[in-house]
Amino acid sequence: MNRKQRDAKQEQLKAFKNSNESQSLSTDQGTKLPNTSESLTAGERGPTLMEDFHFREKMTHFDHERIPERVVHARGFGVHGVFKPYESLSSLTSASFLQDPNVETPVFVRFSTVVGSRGSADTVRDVRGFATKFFTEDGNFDLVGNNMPVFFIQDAIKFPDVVHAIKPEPDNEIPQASAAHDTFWDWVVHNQESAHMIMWLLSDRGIPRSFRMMEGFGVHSFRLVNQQGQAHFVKFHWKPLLGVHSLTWDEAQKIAGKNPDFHRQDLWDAINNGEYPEFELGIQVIEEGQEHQFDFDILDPTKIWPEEQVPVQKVGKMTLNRNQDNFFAETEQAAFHIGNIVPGIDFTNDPLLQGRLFSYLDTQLLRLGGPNFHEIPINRPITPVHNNQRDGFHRMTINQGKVAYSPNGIAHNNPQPVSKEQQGFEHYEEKVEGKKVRKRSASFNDHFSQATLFYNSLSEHEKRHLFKAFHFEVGNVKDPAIKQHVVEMFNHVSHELAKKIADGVGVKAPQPLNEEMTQQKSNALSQAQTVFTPKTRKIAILLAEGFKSEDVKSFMSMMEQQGVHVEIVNRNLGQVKSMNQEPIQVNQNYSTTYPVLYDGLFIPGGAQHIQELLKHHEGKSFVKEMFTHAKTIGVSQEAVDLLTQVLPSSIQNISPKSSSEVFNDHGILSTWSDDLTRFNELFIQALSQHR
Ligand code: HDE
Repeated sequence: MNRKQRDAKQEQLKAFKNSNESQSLSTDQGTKLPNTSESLTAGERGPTLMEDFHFREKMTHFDHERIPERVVHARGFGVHGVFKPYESLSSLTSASFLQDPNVETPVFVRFSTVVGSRGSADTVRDVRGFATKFFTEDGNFDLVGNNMPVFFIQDAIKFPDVVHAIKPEPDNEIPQASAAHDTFWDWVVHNQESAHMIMWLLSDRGIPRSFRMMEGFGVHSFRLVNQQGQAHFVKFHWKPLLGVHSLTWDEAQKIAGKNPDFHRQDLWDAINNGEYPEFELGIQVIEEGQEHQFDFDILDPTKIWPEEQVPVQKVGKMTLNRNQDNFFAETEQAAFHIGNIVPGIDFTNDPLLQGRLFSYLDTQLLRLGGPNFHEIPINRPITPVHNNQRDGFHRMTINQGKVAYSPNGIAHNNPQPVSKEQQGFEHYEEKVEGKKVRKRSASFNDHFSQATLFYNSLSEHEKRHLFKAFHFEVGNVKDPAIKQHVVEMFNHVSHELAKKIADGVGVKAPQPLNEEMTQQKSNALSQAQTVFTPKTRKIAILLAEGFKSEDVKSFMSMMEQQGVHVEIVNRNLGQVKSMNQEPIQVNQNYSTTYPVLYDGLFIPGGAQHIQELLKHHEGKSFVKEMFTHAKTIGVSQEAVDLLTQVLPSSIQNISPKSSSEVFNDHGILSTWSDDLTRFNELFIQALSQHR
């Protein structure tokens, strides 16, 4: 196989894999063992002996199993995949992985939340990390991004402050994985550059439906540099092929209790099912000479480059197609660093990016215990590593020869420095001059225009969710003065928004400001404009004894065709029988699952089964809960009666017994027809609308 066909990273990892299949038990030194369940004691009821080397080795290893969790992004989940460009980008960059549409580059992606500790829930309101390690032919390139395109601060020196403010408060370590507390909002009102990011965080983007259904952003302006040394400014985007979708807040909170692993489970299952998540790589490009032609500073990480002004070009696709073998070895030991860069890509003077270049290497030294973490299998580049760096804790490489310095004569000056023509990394020769100052450029001073642009771009329902998010987050702040300051701050974003916040959190409504606010919108900022598809959605079929099996069969076959997953939910696990005694395997009972874990619900006909469902509180509340979260609900035949009994009378458009049509009331589908063909089609349509 040539380089283009094989996955060099997977081959490299193979050498480190270890399976216990058909193997004998041994100590870490390879001594075979007959027993690992009894300590060596002096007499059967006597004390344990110091001599028990196996006990001591086993226990010592266990005592040292934990490493420090990441100071931010502690909770994450990694997957392997591949990236391919659509065509050569040689006019913009010499980066090897962006040259040839036939070359697949292996990647490892770690998705994460930011604030919570390693054991916190997946569905909290937070920024999501989206870090990609490309194992390229010129070394590792790490694109360490988030699911929001801007950041809280403009200068990295403030990062410890914002993180201290948002993390649990230090006296009692409350609240876990949440921004809804005094120190965070106190920080916000004293750092008004955060306004734009707060809008993203409190929008639906803060509670994604899945890691597979969120965008990724490199946030900073980077540079692409071509073989001739010409540079362009660039922003990187990841666009999910399944569209950008979110949970609702109530749902997210319930899921956090019912299945705190909701997002990692979803990703793990999708990959195991062969439903590989796909993301297109997008770039926005600005010519060097146009740097100052915008009404924002392109180096300011609290600003987007609106897609209407600078379109996103899709230049390649990443497919996530392989689950990790071992969470600790891969996800936990993965060490990302934006300084892992390859020829053809370079940095800019974005002050946030500049500071990150220090922090990531520094943090790994503590977390992974020394400077040799690049030798951990998941972090190794697929290209050879040769330099005179030596020794340190846990060194794996056995460097040969006497020479560990450069330049040298004894070893003919090996390893040899390489030129740019041989793809040696050379920094872009940007001209820099200025006085040494601690001062931010005045071009970074506009903190509100793009927050307003974001607000204007939201659909009505997205705005309603945003108001509620403010009511929750700021409502949990105890100090009334902070709440009042929040209202005043967001009055610079939108007077309407500020009034809504004031109403919800019980402080004085603000006066309208005499400020001109932008009326502009950007479609790309609203999730209402995203891709809609039923693929990989999850449906519950609620059953009791005596259901109509034809309905279930017809429904299930349509769902399978459309790539939708179904689970049979019944009061008890085991099997449940249809009216003609056909058994069907149950996947979940009311204790093992919960309505918010599904995107939709189907209940088939069958008089006995409906009577049975109506007898139990759990069945009825299952339906009500699905309704509360505006999920797609489909009922056929007698199940229509169940719906009219369980749901409020505000649902008007429900199929009468006299009709064989399919009725649709905002995604609630009902029919008395025997033939479910049309019903199934409409169910799929409604499901793909997300809610
Ligand atoms: Fe990070 N960030 N960050 N960050 N970040 C870390 O590095 C830091 C920022 C991001 O899955 C840490 O290995 C500073 C922006 C992701 O392992 C640490 C600043 C963006 C991850 C660190 C920022 C990110 C991290 C903690 C302000 C989006 C998880 C553990 C200048 C573009 C990577 C670690 C993974 C992790 C520092 C701001 C994304 C401490 C100083 C902006 C996805 O080094």
